[in-house]
Amino acid sequence: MTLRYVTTNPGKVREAEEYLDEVAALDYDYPEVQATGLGPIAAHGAREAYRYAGEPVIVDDAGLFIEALDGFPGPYSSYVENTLGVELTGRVAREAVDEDAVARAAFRCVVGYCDGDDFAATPEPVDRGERRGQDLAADDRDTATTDAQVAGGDDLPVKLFTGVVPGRIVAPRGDGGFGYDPVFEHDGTTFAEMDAAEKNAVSHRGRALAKFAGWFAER
Ligand code: ITT
Repeated sequence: MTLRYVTTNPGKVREAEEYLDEVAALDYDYPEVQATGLGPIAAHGAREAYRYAGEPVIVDDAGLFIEALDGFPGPYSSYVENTLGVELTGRVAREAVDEDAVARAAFRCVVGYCDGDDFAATPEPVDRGERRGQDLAADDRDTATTDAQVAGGDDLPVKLFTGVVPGRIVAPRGDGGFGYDPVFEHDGTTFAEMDAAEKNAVSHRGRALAKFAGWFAER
């Protein structure tokens, strides 16, 4: 059975192909819930994508979290890219810190996997939909949801894998990658100056996908 990477973003699929031999893109714009954490968005998206595809799926929800802006744009990164734009968002971030200070930021990514079956909660969280209506702000952290917390949920189980990469916001450089890559520098190089393999080796998505690939290979 093929694994489908459900996304409207071809840049994500290019990166995923580095990790997963048997992944095929499925271009479907699944309905996204509005939440302040990436975990619930990825979990909801994975269920929607699985119901649509009818075979095993992964989705990922990613965002840029700028420290001086209190984590903005975070889960709203897509909206902000389409409205403010990458360059202006970068400029706002750099102006929010003192002249000599570094505009620190992090990219975060949560990969959600759903195949209709159940799985154990550890080492990474499982979302069974039981958190709807609760405060969803802080539940996309790396900490595993405990079995006690997930018991009683009645929705399709989704396995979540988180990846984070620290960096700084700089004036745009490079023309590779996509989205905010030109303004995100990690160890002196922007993501847009890296090729897909170099970006994957350190990126939020690469880290989340590496965890997923290890777990999936055992499954
Ligand atoms: P799908 O939801 O269809 O997968 P999307 O591009 O809307 O595609 P996200 O909601 O996860 O995906 O992305 C949120 C925003 O963050 C969006 O503006 C992306 O361009 C940006 N983004 C995500 N991953 C990125 C990365 O690795 N490098 C740069 N920008 C990224």
